[in-house]
Amino acid sequence: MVTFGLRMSSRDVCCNSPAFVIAQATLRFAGLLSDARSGAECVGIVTSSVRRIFAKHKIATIGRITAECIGTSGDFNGDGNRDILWRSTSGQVSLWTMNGSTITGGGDLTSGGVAVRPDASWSIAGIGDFNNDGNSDILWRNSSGALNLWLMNGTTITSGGPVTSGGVAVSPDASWHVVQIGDFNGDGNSDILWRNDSGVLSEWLMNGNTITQSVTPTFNGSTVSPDASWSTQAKPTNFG
Ligand SMILES: [Ca+2]
Ligand SMILES: [Ca+2]
Ligand SMILES: [Ca+2]
Repeated sequence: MVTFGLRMSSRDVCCNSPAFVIAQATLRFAGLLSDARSGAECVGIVTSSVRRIFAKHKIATIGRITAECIGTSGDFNGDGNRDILWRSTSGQVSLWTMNGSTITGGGDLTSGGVAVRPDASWSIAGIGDFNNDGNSDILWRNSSGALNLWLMNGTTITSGGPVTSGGVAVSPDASWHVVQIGDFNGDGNSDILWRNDSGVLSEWLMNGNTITQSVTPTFNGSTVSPDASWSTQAKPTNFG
């Protein structure tokens, strides 16, 4: 894991000097920030003129840079280093492949050589390696409930399509929330844990964009539904 010398304060604001600074055309890179309270991670950015860093979980704007801090990251090119995924308010989705504090490559995410820019109705619900090829993949969710999975190889979307069960696309309603991505059955493919507003849990065992099994977690044969006072302490990511 790449570690940077910045940490968000209890108010989700960090004003420390950047531990690592990489000059770019319009910005200097600061690093990953972690919120000790929520466990959320975020990307902080610093311009050449402004060294105060802030990072919230959604939109971060400094100078001319406006980007969504997606709050999740993965290893999209399978080199063992976590990479940084950006999304602009324009819809542009861009990746930095990292080696420590050095941006080694990246660019817009493309399909068939064409940059893909999902509109604002789509948000990233989770990141994990859903097909066990060593590259992190991106789970998108539409405000309509539709799900779409991008299998990735670096910045290339090698395959994209709806999440299906029995060949049929599934669209959980808004009462369902992705609360964790993880390989719960140890087959190498990341799986998805959902939680309903009612407290009910559902676990999707995945193989690429196919739900191979949808089950409710059980203990001693009985289903469990922690009440609202409980929240999972993992982010919807699986860094492997
Ligand atoms: Ca990487
Ligand atoms: Ca993958
Ligand atoms: Ca699995």
